[in-house]
Amino acid sequence: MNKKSNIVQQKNQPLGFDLKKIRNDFPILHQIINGKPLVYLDNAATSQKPKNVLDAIEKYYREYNSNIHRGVHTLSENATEAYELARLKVKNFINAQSNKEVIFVRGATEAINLVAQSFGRNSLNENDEIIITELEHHANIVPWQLLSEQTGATLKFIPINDNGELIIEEYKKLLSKNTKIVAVGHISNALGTINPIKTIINMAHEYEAKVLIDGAQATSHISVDVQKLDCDFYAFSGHKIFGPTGVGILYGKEVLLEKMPPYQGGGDMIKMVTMMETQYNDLPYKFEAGTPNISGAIGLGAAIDYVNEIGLENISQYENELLNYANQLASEITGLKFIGTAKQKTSILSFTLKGIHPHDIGTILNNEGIAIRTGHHCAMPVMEHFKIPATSRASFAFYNTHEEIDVLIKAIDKCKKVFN
Ligand code: 7TS
Repeated sequence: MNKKSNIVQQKNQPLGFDLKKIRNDFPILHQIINGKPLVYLDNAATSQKPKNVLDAIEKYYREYNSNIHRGVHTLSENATEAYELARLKVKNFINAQSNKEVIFVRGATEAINLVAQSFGRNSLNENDEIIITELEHHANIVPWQLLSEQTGATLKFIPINDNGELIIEEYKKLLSKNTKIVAVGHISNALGTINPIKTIINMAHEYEAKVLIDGAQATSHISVDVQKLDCDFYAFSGHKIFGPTGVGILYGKEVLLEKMPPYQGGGDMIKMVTMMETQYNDLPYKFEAGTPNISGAIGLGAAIDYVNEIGLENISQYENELLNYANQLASEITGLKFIGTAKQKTSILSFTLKGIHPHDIGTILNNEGIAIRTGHHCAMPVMEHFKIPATSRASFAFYNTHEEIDVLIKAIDKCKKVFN
């Protein structure tokens, strides 16, 4: 069978879900941008929101907007119940052992900073070492650099090979009894590499180091079971999993969270305050100072319902098929270089086009109604590895279609024509 007929066959494979119905659940997808139907391929930056998420947020503000954990009035009780139900949905979604292990934060960035400052700053000293990787988003680099400055601990990184895969033999060499924290992304936002985090976690635990997984790019594509992984911390953002911005999750093992001091002080994280001292609240409230993003949490709960309904197995399978299809078509474009060719990969097509700056590609694609991201993707060390300033990145979600990829490929071809 030749390549073309292979592609057609993929296009016609039955899906585990009704794509047309799903697309109808996302009102934003149905609009004209620059005279063309929107093709949204910037899902790694942020994902779009289904109607049930929009409805849940609106219902909260229309019907029971109220502060939580304090009022005895009905609206406050309803808001508290909905907020805590969202926590339970997250707990089940990642299979945490208890609700106490699920902390609402602003996003993956805040979750990582919380661990660096509350766990790291109080337990590391100048003899200790932190291991991150060359693949990380800046959100999983800078907090550790700050911690290293504050404590004197040494920051080391696992290098990648030219496919964009972590070199596990090098990781093995970095680990020692001085390693206290290993912080690794589950999936690379710049390249789509799925890291072997189970292996990484097991290896760190042999040295009793704690492991934080940055799951910002993972939870919308593959299922996560924090107990099976045995990670110590897991961070992700609501907006990348079809929920609202400004809300995210820090999962932490209860034994660790219990020992950690609060990250911020304020209302709701206390049991008792005198002018001299404060008794902190129990988990998870100890880490949720101030009025939280109530509508955000409720919206995130609705997003999780939505993802569960489709099923992450179905999502993964379909997205892998979309990526294969895009890869096959893109590989026929002369001058296109794939950046990131890991064996284990998902949902991201990062590339350069000979002689054309990624920003120009982004602009031409935008004229065709196509949204991609161009730049360093907040992963400058990855760009440095490949000795390039930037890539063009198309990132897929389950609501994208083969036809949209056809439009993308045609537009990339157009870029070549414009510039040659
Ligand atoms: N970690 C990874 C792996 C990410 O991809 C991102 C955001 C973050 C952390 C930070 O998430 P936040 O929600 O706290 O901002 N990544 C991207 C991106 O690839 N394009 O825009 C944001």
